[in-house]
Amino acid sequence: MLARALWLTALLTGSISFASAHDVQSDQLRVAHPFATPTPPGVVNGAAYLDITAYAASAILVGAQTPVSKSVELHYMQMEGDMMKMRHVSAIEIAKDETLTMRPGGGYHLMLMGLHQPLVEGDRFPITLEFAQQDDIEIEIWVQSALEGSADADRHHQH
Ligand SMILES: [Cu+2]
Repeated sequence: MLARALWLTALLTGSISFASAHDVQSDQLRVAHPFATPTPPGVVNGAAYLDITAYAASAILVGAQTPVSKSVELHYMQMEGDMMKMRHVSAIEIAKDETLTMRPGGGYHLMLMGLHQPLVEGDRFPITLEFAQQDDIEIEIWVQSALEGSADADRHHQH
């Protein structure tokens, strides 16, 4: 019984440090819990989501690059009447001390244009975020279902 409890503790502790390693911090920005949703075969574009906190000064995200797609666009999705519409934006500004939160279902996301192959749950790939006045940030994206990715990302911020 005790052995089992210890084993569980080790497992839990392991998963917590695993999760907290899943973000990148520069002297000005913190990028947390990036994930992308799996794409069905034949779908050419994918979407990735992450949270960016600007804690030293405001920041402007101007683009991104990844080896898994031809290009990456910054998109904003919202309801127009009863239609969900995606809009391409050239930049996203994050005010000082604010967090830009991207989640499936609406708002900002990174659109992976022209995937070289489908995104499969469990895969990981790098993405480089480009900012107007700060250094690029490279971070690893995890492919997770929308539900799981959102839940993990939200949990990630409860500290
Ligand atoms: Cu989009």
